[in-house]
Amino acid sequence: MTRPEFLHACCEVLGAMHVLTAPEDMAPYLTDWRGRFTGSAAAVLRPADTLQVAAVVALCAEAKVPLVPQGGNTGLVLGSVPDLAGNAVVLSLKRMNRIRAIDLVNNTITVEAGSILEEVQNAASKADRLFPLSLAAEGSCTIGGNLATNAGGTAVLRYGSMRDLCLGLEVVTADGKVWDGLRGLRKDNTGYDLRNLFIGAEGTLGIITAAVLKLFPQPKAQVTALAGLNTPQDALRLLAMAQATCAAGLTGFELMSACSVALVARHFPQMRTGFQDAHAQYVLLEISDSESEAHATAMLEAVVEEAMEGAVLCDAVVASSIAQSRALWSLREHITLAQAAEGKHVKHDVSVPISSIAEFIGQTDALLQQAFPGCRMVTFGHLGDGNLHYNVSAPEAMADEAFIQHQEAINLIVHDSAVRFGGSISAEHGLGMLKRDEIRRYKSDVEMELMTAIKKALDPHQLMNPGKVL
Ligand code: FAD
Ligand code: 2HG
Ligand code: ZN
Repeated sequence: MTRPEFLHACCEVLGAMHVLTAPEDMAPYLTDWRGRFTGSAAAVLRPADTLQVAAVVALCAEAKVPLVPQGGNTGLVLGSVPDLAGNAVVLSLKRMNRIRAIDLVNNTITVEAGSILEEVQNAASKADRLFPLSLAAEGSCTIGGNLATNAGGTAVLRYGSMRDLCLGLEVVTADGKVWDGLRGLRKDNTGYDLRNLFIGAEGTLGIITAAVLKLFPQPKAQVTALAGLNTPQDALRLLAMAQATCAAGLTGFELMSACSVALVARHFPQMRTGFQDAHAQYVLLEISDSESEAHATAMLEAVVEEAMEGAVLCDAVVASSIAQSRALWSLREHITLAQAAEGKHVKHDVSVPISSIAEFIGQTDALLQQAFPGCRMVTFGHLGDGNLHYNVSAPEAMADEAFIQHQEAINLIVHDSAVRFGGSISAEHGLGMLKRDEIRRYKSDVEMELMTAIKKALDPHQLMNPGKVL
């Protein structure tokens, strides 16, 4: 099949208006969220339902056209954009945004892959349920992208990551067949776990078209506090105290370095901690409670008091209104935007055992300062999960363009250090194109062979998001 014949066949399936080929129409789908890479594509295809996805994937298989699935294009590892070859198509799932069903007894919601995360949260909330995945890109990322990257976010501590929140999937396989695995079962031991193969595969094994997700009871109250501390060790002590007092009620525990908070204040001056003095570290804590706001506040105040008495904290504020709580979360959620506004920087998304976090930060900060004196440590993230966004910005006196020329050397220092502590070089963002080559340094030959065998079995012609992950 020639390219014009292929595109003509796509138009027959989708309607010509959903086969974009003009450069200005394709442009928003070709550049990644950080503006670090612009790929090239033969077309952008916008199917409306699962059967249309299956039909165009079958056409791709026949014409040997590579295919890049895309949701909200908010991924941070160059997974959702095509390479420079120009022969791939981008398959945008965004028109597939229906909520198919809510089962209040089974506590599940069935949604299409292009549904925006925030809309799914809202649909759950309207039904007096909670869908707990929460991240700063929730207004534009999609459930398909969340599943394909096994997204984490700020509530993993209590509810787990996307893998833990998904009970069933509908997937279009590389040869264009539909696998209907939309089972809302909490127990199902009938052979290999296909669902978990597709979750976290970053679109390299098949196209996720719909999912059955878990819902939870809405908490009666959520209370937030911000604490100022001296060291990451103190943050770990605070975590232990909060877990001992609040147990499963602790739903968020986020670390922010002074540098992260200062960047937000510089680019979003209305967002401030409210503390008189600056502190070296900050922790944002959230408690969700099934009793009452008074009960939640009392628990959080007890944690703060104990930590103050033990000299674990320098200062703390417990939010006294929903608006104040939102403002504290907003500060945390604006770090990514503030660091992007500041200039180009080097991102890391590492995890280490929670017990090693303080030592990891101490040792790695020292190694980086030795190699790049004055580089700014925009370290923040999901401390309660052992997951740090250990991002590095250029020293004030250095141009960011010059600094990012050292990206490889910086990555090597940070990733070697994480792995020395038994950690991972990608906790929640995935590998995409960005970390595809680097992962070979850290995975054993056996792991790489098993991953390659799975890829060959499910995508023998290497058409599903080629060049990503492997
Ligand atoms: P895209 O970016 O479109 O795609 C991501 C990957 O999934 C690509 O490899 C793509 O090919 C594949 N894919 C997309 N849809 C499908 C599908 N239907 N079937 C198969 N493959 C598919 N991530 C976190 O984990 N935690 C965070 O806290 C977090 N915070 C963020 C904050 C900001 C400001 C930004 C910009 C990003 C953040 N991210 C975070 C990263 C990103 O938002 C998440 O990874 C999100 O899950 C991606 O969803 P998306 O719909 O935008 O996917
Ligand atoms: C977050 O936790 C995201 O806010 C983005 O995972 C992290 O900007 C980053 O590096
Ligand atoms: Zn994160």
